[in-house]
Amino acid sequence: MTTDANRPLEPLIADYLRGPEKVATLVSPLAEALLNFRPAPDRWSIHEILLHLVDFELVTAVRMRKILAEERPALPPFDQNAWASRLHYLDRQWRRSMQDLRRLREGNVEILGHLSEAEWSREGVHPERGPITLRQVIERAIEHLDQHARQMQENQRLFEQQARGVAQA
Ligand code: NI
Repeated sequence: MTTDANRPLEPLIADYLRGPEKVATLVSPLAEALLNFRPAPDRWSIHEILLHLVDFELVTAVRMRKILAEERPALPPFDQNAWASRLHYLDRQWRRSMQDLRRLREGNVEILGHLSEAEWSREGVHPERGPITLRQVIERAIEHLDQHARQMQENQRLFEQQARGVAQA
């Protein structure tokens, strides 16, 4: 993955902390019909993406702690499709997810704010990507949220396109 080891830590942490607000701004004004809309049977709705973001953040929180507390730990894998189908995403509350996402990042930042450069460079071993530093774990979390924010916007675009199509039919 791309990484910029020279990127100053303060803006990196600020970016990480800002993620949940980006998602909240996107999602809060949307109607339930759009939140539950799947562009295709095998694609996630915005509701499901939100739940996925929280679970990814939980995994990030655990990976971060293991990297700091253990010597080159094996990082827990994350089977996102199994989590999405077996953890009752559709029966759960997306509003709670937004709070969970924010709290998880705030809790992680409380730790990140105290770390030395050497601690940011500590490594764990990702099941697919191999060795990965704490900095890369956090950069990946930022990137991952941004990707899914774009996916949410794409869902919205497709939903509106479909609604217009129905109106014209
Ligand atoms: Ni994802």
